[in-house]
Amino acid sequence: MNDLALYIENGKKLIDEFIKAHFIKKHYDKKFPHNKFSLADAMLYTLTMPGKRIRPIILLLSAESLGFYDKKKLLPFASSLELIHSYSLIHDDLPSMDNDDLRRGKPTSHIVFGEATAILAGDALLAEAFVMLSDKDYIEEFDPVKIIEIVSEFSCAAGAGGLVEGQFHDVNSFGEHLDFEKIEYINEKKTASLIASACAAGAILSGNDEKTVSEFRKFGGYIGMAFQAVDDVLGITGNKEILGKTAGIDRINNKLTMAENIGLERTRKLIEEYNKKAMAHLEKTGAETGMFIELIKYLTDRIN
Ligand code: GRG
Repeated sequence: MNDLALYIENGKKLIDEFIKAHFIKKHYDKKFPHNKFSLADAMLYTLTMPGKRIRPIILLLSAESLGFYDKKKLLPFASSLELIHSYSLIHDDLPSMDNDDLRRGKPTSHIVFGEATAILAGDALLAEAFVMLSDKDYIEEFDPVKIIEIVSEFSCAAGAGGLVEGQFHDVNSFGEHLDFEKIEYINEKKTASLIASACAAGAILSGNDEKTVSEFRKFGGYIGMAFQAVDDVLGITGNKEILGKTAGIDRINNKLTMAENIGLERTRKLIEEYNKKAMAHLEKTGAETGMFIELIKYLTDRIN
């Protein structure tokens, strides 16, 4: 196992344990006798499924590359990104959005719990992300100004200038021919913005200046664009069993992705270009780049 594979394996374990402990602490498991499930059951269903946990891992790596090694202190912030991400997956799969019945190798939330509960589980996860990263039991050693900066990073990335905006253009463009710039814009919003905020948060929490934070945000933006372009390639070349989600859902929805717009070969070149641009920003910061070089290779060569 290489250094990054080991890092990811350990990081995932810490993140999953932290999330589990947080829900035990919160006791959101009230169940009326006529209900089979609690709200927490529905939240944890998607949240704890096996996934790459790449957004929290990227936050941990960003902070560590700048010399902040105490992972335990970073876990509330890193884990909160997985809550935001899981909410977006639940809502993305809804009948009124991508209408998918498979996620992370299992039936989607609305298939298991019904549509109303899936919407509520997503809503609750989004709010819980901010409960988690502002819980004073977890964060007392950080300057409150930094916490406000993180709230600003994550809420901007999640909302009307980020994920939700990207999703808005995405679902309102089914059946439309979008040019390259528009597809790039959607990808930047719906996928890259949260990854960019993970990088920026790592730089903020490790006590760096605005210039470094900004370079980390740009670095994350480009690796996020590459991440979505790889996702689009896998939507054409991947299979359901390995992806754990419906392969080609975009084509089923009559949605033109980057890979379908410019072809597989040009998309692969574009991924290389995004990765190069990302590294150029990282190199301006004086951060340790070794693990990120491995990360970029891992994200580019992934099969799910
Ligand atoms: C507000 C109702 C409402 C819906 C919004 C914000 C949103 C729903 C959706 C965001 C769009 C979205 C889901 C983009 C997909 C990005 C992406 C490539 C997801 C897959 O991420 P991975 O590969 O998945 O990291 P795992 O399962 O490994 O965590």
